[in-house]
Amino acid sequence: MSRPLTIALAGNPNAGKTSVFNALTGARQHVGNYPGVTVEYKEGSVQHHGRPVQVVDLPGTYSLTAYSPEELVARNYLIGQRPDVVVDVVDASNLERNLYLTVQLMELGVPLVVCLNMVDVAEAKGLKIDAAKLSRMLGAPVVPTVARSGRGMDELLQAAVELADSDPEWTPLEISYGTDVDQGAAEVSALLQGPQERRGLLSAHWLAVKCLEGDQEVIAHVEQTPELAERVLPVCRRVASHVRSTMDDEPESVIADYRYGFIMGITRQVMVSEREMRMDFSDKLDKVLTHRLAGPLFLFAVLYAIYEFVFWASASPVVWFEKFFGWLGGAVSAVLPEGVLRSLIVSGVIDGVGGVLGFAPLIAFMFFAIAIMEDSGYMARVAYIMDRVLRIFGLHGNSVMALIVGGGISGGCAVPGVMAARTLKDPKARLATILTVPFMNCGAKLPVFSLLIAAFFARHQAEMLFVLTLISWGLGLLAAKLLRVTVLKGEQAPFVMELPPYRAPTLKGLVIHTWERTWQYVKKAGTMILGVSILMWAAMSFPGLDASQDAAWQARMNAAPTPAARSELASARASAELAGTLAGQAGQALTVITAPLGFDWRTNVALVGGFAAKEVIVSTMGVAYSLGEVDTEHPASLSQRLAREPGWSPLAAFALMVFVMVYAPCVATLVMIRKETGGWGWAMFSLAYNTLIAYALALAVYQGGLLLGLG
Ligand code: BGO
Repeated sequence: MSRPLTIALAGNPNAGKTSVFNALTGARQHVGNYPGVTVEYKEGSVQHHGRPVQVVDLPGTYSLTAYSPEELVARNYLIGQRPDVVVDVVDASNLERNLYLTVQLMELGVPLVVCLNMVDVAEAKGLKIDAAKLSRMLGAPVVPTVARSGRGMDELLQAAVELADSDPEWTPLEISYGTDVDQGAAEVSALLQGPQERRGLLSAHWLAVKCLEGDQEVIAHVEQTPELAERVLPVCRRVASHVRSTMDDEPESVIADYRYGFIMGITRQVMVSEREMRMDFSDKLDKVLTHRLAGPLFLFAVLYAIYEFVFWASASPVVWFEKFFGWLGGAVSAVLPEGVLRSLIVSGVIDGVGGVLGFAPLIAFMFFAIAIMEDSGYMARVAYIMDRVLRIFGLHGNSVMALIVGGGISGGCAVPGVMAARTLKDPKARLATILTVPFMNCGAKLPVFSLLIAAFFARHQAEMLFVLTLISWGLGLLAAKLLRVTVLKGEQAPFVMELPPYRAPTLKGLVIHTWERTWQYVKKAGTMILGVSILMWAAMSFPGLDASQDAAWQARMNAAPTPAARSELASARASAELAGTLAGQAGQALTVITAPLGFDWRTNVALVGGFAAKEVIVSTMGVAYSLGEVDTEHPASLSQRLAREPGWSPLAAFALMVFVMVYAPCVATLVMIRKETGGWGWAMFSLAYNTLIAYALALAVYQGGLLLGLG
């Protein structure tokens, strides 16, 4: 005979729990008190095909936050006694409010059956609830019932027994509570991870979220291990104070808002009302902003406005930065004598790092705009709108954030983009998102595009940049699809798109969020790009010309009849010098592979540098085309030079832009991919995947163009 089972009944007061309990157990009841509290305790039993099933009626609660004795009793019973199944009695006529407890039961991870009670009342109110869809979205059986008349009770018992017999694991649901809380929870949960006895049988993530909510019971539990408390509690306090300063609210209310956001995402999908419901501000705004037609139009307008705002606001600061680095280079040149050291500091360090830092204002304004979208709750709507489209390509609405931060609005950065994919819980969709981010047009690719557009598509600059943005999205989505039907094949888990209520962002919060992301970019310039700039400088400086070659060039230049002829010769000398360096030799060796794409050896040198950081491409081309110093933000002189250079054409430039858009992510991004995926495997995959696709595309563009006579 099968083992006896225990079912616990949970639910809001007045959801019909007592009625369900009575309908299931009839007269076989026993009433008592929970030890130490005045909370009533009821137990009963029922036979299911001759098998005894114990039914425990938990106190009616709205939540599991341990604020009231009832909540504490219910939670401690679930954690301590671990019933086989929890039946959550939900009042269907008040679905949104009742699901708040359901979400918390899911976060705890209990094996759950939802008793969708009072469907008669809901119907009388003109509410239609799609129970099957609700079940898919919750990932739990949902049984419609009318407890008062006993309707659905057999099915409910059957569903509970079936679930219990499947020996379900506790699977805690992890929802997103917004970037700040999510990052904090990840940090705290990493500290709580460890020997099973340390956390009892609860998930580290659940405990972490409870600590951030300020749950005294859980905090007291952590304090039982003083050395753990010493590490965990200061982090909790720091995260809580960070959330307070960025969101101007307590962590527990932010978390509650996101739980309601999760619920809104569900009720939107499963419930239709025949009558006009009372709507609050968020609902009214959502009627427009998530409307099938108006929503995408508004999104398009917002993205366009961001584009305009970012370029307008950053125009002057970018010039100031550029002037500053120009002045710095000049000052150093004036102080240091000509030679290797001066060349290293001016060309290697100041030009390399300055070229990147010069873009910091643009990046900062872009992140500011993104912070407004995120902190106001609009980003969640963008994800909601885009979900339908992204799913076609095996991604997810929540991928939008990662793609936008990564350069979906030209000017982002793949490093925080890859990190932003953390909000995706489905591992395959998350990995596909991480691998799609490098296809976006990050801020480092922009100087390359502006250089080539100015040289070859001067009359259609804005249109060209817009087309490149569309191409990057198109290619990114197709590449994601390719991954999802091959190496990342798998069912798409049904996933709830959270719709947290709108909030007015605080200036302090916006500034902190902008700074956090901009700082990563600046750090990259100060570390990775500094190193690479020095390496590239060395590779492009040595071995250099020997004394006799140098003397020969000097003699020719001295004999030049006019200053113009002399400067021509100086250019030719620089070019010859570069050709003989390590980088120059490598670039020439690579022409076997890149000639079919229309790239010459100097472009190859720049592209090799760009493997490390795409910012390096323009400055390297400047040197390679023997103009010495090239200003990365205003590469007019270089672009004029390219436009005149034999072998270059609009077609070759376009092939190069496509190649730069797609080929290997920069080293900083690869390092981040390694960190986020837990190994070098996917980082190396990304390097190979992107470079192969880039090669194939550039080849198709260039050779196809030649065939069509566009060369
Ligand atoms: C009274 N449908 C309808 N229509 N009513 C239901 C259903 C259902 O599916 N399920 C329960 N109810 P409890 P908690 C009452 O008591 O089980 C009714 O707190 C009344 N009482 O009959 O007590 C149920 O244990 C006088 O209604 O809930 C009960 O979770 C007039 O919902 C109420 C009208 O159910 C709460 C109703 C003297």
